[in-house]
Amino acid sequence: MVRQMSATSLADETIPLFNRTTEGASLSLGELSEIEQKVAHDLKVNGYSLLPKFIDEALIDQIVADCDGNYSKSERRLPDAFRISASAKSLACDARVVSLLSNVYGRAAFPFQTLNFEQGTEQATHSDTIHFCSMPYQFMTGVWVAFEDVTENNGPLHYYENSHRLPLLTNEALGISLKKGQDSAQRYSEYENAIRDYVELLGLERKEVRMNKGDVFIWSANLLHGGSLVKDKNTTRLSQVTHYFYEDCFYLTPLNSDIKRGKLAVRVPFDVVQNRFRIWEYLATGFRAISPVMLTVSIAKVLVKSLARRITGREESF
Ligand SMILES: O=C(O)CCC(=O)C(=O)O
Repeated sequence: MVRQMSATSLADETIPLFNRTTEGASLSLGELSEIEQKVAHDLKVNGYSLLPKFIDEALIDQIVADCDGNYSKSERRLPDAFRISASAKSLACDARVVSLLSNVYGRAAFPFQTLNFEQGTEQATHSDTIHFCSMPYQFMTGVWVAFEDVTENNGPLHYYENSHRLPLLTNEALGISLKKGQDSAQRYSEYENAIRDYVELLGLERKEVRMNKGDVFIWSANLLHGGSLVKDKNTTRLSQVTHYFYEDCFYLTPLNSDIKRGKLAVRVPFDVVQNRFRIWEYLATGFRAISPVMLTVSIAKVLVKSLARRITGREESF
C-alpha cells in the first residue's frame, strides 16, 4: 500500500518521492520505515542501494532448480522465468520489495519483467532507461538478487558513480539517429559505444559490486551499469533481476523511438502481480495516453512484425 501523501503539488507527483524537496515530501519521507528511509537516502545520493541477506536461501535454491536447463545458450539468460517457476514469480512479487519501492517512490510499483542468469552477462554499460522509460521519468527500478556469492572472477555487476544524476541518455541526447534498414542490435551497439565514450569523457568512476547469496542490489532507472568481464569462464553467477514500473505512467522504449521522426515505441507492460497488462494513464487525469483504436493498431503492428521476423529471419527494421 502507498501511504497517503499530504499537500503534494502536481510537480511533486512527477518526481520519485526520494528526490522531492517540498515540505510535504519531507513529512512523507519521515513516515517511512527505517529500511525504507535507508533505501530512499541511498537512491537519492548514490542511485543504488544494497540490502544484505534479504532473500531466503531456500527460495533461491528452488528458483535455481526450476531454471536449470532452460537458459538460452547464446544470451546466457532466461527471460520471464516467472512464467515457468512459481518461485521466480514469488521473488518478483515479494510484497516487502513491492511495498518498499512503492513507499520510497510515492507511487505503486509493479514487476513487469524478470531475467535469470546462469553466468555473468558481460553486458556493456547502459542505463535501463534506454529500454524501459516512463513518463514521468525515473519511475522504473532494477532489483538484482545474488543467487550465489559474486566475486571478481564470475562477472560482478558494475556501475558508474554519480551517473544517476546525468540527464536522460536517449538516442537523440547521444546524437544517434535511426537509419532505415538498421536492426535493433546494430542500433544498440551504437548506443553502447556512445555510452562508453561518454563515461570516459566525463571521467566517471567505475565500481564493482561484491555481493553474497541472498543480497539485493536496487538501482534507479538512470544509473549506468552492466556486467563485468567473467575472468574465470568455468564459473556460474546465478542471479535474477526483476524490473519494476510504477502505476499511472506512460511507458516506452527510447532505443526503438525516433522522436524527430515522430516515432514512439510504446510499451504495454505486463503486471506480474495482477497478471494483466497495464494500460497507460498519466498523472491520474483519467486521460488515456492512447485510444483503444491506437492500442489495437499498435498490438497488430507488433504481431505483424514478429511474424515477419519469423518468416524472413530478419531483425526488426525502421
Ligand atoms: O546481470 C548483469 O550482469 C547485468 C544485468 C543488467 O544490466 C540489467 O538487468 O539491466
